[in-house]
Amino acid sequence: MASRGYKGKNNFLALFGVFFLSASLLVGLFLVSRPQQIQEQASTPKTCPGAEACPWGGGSGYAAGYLLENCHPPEADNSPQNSLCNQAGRVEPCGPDHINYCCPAANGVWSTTMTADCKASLATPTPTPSSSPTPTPTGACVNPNLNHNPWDVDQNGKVNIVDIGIIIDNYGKSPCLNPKTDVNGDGSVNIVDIGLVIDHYNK
Ligand SMILES: [Ca+2]
Ligand SMILES: [Ca+2]
Repeated sequence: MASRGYKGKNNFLALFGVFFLSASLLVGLFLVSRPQQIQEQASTPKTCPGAEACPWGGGSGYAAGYLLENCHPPEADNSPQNSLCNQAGRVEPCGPDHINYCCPAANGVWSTTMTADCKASLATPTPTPSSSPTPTPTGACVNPNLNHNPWDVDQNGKVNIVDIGIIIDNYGKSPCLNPKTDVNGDGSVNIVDIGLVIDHYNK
């Protein structure tokens, strides 16, 4: 009886040992494989346009709303452009409509509500395109003498051949060269202006 009991105890211990070893192995495998799964999830490349999130819902160590994932435009590898809300006043566009998002504080949450800092960032002068044509100062082409005997082109108090000579010098040229020679102020220096001088000749 004693030996049978001893044997049974041995069998029980052996079974228990096998069970314990198997259980340990399973737990070990589970613990090893879990971080791998997490790593795989984290390293799965995000591709546009599906990966766009304005702002992102959170995960992988980032709080919800801390990240903008913009696919307009995406990075060169078609992954979204990531913008972190890591600086107060930072403004970044996101989404197909390029809506501006404001980072109200470092480690904050992106929002479409513009704080004073974000408004200041937006107000920073953007470089004007150098190709834009400089507007012609039309004011400089207006005859300044229109209300002061414009036929006296040189405004010396006498209407004579000298005034006609000045007009002839600028005949057909832009009135901007000498706006005073456009006697009637119609934008052209021509025979009409000379006629007006003749009308007031020596008067
Ligand atoms: Ca004159
Ligand atoms: Ca004229």
